[in-house]
Amino acid sequence: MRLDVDFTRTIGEFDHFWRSTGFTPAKLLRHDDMRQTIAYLGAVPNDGISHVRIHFLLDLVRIGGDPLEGTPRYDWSKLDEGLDVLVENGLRPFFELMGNPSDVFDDFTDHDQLRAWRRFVRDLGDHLTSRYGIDEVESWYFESWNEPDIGFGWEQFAVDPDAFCAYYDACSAGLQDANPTLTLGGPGTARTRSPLFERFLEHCDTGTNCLTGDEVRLDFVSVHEKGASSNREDLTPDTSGIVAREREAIEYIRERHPDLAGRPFANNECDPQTGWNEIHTWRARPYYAAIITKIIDQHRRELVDGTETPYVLLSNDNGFLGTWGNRTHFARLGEGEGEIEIDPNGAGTRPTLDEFELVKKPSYTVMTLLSLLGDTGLELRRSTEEPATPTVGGFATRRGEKSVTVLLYNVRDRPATDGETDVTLALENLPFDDGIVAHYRIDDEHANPFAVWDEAGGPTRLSADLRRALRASHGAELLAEPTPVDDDRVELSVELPLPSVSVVHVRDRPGEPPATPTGLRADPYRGIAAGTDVMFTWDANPARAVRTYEVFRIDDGGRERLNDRDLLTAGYYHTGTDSTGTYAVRTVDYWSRTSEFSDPITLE
Ligand code: 8U8
Repeated sequence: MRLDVDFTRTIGEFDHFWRSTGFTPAKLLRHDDMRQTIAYLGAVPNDGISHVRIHFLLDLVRIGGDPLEGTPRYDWSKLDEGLDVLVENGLRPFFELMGNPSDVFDDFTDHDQLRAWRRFVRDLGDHLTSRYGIDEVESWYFESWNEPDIGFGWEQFAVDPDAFCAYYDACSAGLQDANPTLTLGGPGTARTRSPLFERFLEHCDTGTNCLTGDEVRLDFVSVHEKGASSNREDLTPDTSGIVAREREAIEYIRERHPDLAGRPFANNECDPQTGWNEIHTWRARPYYAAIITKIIDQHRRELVDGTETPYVLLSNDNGFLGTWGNRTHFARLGEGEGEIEIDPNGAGTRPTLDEFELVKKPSYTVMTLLSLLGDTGLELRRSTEEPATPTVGGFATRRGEKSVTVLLYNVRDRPATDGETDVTLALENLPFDDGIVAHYRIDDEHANPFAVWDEAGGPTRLSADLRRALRASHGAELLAEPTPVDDDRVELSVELPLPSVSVVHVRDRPGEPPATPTGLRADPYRGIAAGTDVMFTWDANPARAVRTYEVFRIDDGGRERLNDRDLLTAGYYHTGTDSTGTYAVRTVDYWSRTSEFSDPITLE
């Protein structure tokens, strides 16, 4: 199979609309394993993950005084603590107005309660803007309750869609009172065109806000569509069904509520399969990364490029804590792993662990590789003579005159597949003659730590050797040493296993050596090796000519690079026999040029 990319044949803006994840419940933000997870999510370079959608954030607020009489007294401290974890790591909440502070509320048809909720949301908005600044909070999304149509955590909404509309009005009025520039949408429904979804849109189109009498505002429409239901043995996701059902919702709006047709649209739980806490081993493997890219590609072709409805966000809901087979970015290995608690809201929670190690699954690594893509789409043309290979797809992009990046995937809507397709990838009319080709790969042999763990017999207790081997196999991996390009065209022969993801990143040599990392931070953790672990994070953007970051420990005798493996993410987890000392980070580009060292950090 032959694929051609011509640098001059652009097809418009290429928006990275997938840069999001989510998890539940919010109270996990106070635990070490979730905090480390968030640090890793923020460490994806180039803002490769920008938003994190979290249920039950408002359960972190305490209300005293008499809120129903208009005299509430707030304790925001736990909410602040949780949101700080995100903001410190450069992430923004996708803020569901969801939860029941101090169990004050029980009926959203009651006007006193609706007035109290409006006031609460106003006070929340005021608090957030004073703590984080209006520019920051304007970059967040606010959303109504999660999956109200199935009564997720609030049964009343499932039986009485009007109660949900009234609740939405109170959210909208309160947020408006705080600051009219904040973004609010919904309804984040679980089921395609559920009665609540239809009632809500009618309310937004033709109703009035029950508290203000104004028109109902709606800044975006959100739905949840997934590829397969839960309680299935294994996955046969209907990936094209996801897009088809979203389109059904979009067309419903266009036909029945044309005034709302231009509203931005999001599928903010777009997972291959429902049931985050069920175990499916494919979620540990390259297959998961490949199916994520395929679903993104289907959205790009069918719902993003050239359509009137702005498609603003596709979020995998895979920010949870769990093990290899859970719907997560990391396998959290450690002592005490075991039972799954299911809380009454249907939101599964795994117990947090004090001693753990997070291993990067391909589902995390693919977010890093996706972040290398450009901001302008290019045609990716298949030569017409040969029959199509239906499992192969991808997208071609460029960024300014500096880079061409092509992502190719090979995957079917079934995890149990193998095979290989040979692709000839030809890149034409490159506007530079001193470039380099870096080819990253996720497949059975690359960026696949599960294979290492499985080969070792799948132990619960990790030996020091196995931990080293897992760290040596996780994260972005080059397929081969980068090769120079000194012509305006390059042709690559790519053997693309089924399943796999390849990212071919062709970069012009920058005039300058790479930028020095700033904002180095060190957070100690009680890791498996007892008391000596440190998570280093730094600010890395942009990172599109970066071969690796290097984390050094520096002492009088010299310096030692700590990360054996090259590192594209701005976070590194270190275990040593003694973590005291002075550390600094620098950047190395594809031409082996190094930045200055960052400001050092000393651990006592
Ligand atoms: C029973 C059920 C049916 C359905 O269509 O969607 C559901 C979604 C159902 C039960 C829970 C449910 O929760 C969402 O999906 C979860 C999941 O594991 O896929 C989680 O990702 C979400 O937190 C939750 O909003």
